[in-house]
Amino acid sequence: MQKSKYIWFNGKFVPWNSAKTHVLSHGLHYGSGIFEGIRAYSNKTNTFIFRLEDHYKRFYNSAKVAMIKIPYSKKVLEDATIKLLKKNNLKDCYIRPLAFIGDGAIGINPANNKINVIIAAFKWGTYLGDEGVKKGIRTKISSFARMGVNSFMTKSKISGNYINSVFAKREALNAGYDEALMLDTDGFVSEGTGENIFIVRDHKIKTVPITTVLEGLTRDCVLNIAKEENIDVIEQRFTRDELYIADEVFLSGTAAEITPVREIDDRKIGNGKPGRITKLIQERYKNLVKGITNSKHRYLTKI
Ligand code: PPE
Repeated sequence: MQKSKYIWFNGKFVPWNSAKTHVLSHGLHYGSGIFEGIRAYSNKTNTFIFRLEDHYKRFYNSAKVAMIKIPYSKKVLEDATIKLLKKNNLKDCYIRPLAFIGDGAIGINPANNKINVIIAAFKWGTYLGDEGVKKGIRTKISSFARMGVNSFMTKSKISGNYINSVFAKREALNAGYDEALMLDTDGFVSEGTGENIFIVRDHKIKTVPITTVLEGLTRDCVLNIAKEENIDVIEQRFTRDELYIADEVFLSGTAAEITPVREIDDRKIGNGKPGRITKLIQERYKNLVKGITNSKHRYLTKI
């Protein structure tokens, strides 16, 4: 991650180092915040924010689920995001909007504490390593179960939810792997710590139904690309051993983009190299987000 000049903070552009909050902020103590992760991409001539509206739609849905009332309209935040990239002179970057409950009342009930909103944008390279994107990553099934749907709500990016991912990620890294794959409380494959998961078997793609996982926008792009390429997609629960015997496995996410998985629990996936369908989806996704396929695509907001 590389610092940029300004952060949008409650309606103002403030210098990066001045974007501070009180230590008694409710969000800091109890995880009562919601966030988004968006990327912008450039080609030789233009810079585009990818699925800006869809990300903010999910931002407001997360807020609704979390009962956080955002004191700005969607339009204000979208415009602020565009301005922020311009002010920071950013092209390819990651954008992190966050709304969190501020200080005031202490204790679990947030009472009428102020809702703070920030938007940060900064350069951020590949999420799982340049090498990982090219050659695939090594993963481990986490000893931590993915949070149950009636404990944490999986349709929303609530800050506090992510402690589950933090535990799993650190466990995997400490054991020498690149990423953790998580099973749900019934023991079925769920998602990565910050990615949706796909397998390829006999030229068909299989992915976890969205019922219990985050409604990933990259996941949605993968499904659309597969349709255009006439590749069958099955949305169905599957088990960890089906991961082991898959021909290909890959992860999708705004940060992770399309990352091939070459090993799971010390078992090589396929021939241990990114497979044909993974590489095809990866290439098509890259061309879509960079505006190479179609610079007028409805998912692209030109800045
Ligand atoms: N599942 C989870 C749990 C998740 O956090 C993400 C995004 C996804 C799936 C994929 O969703 P989408 O980005 O809409 O395709 N994870 C974000 C946060 C990563 C982080 O480390 O922070 C992201 O990719 O921006």
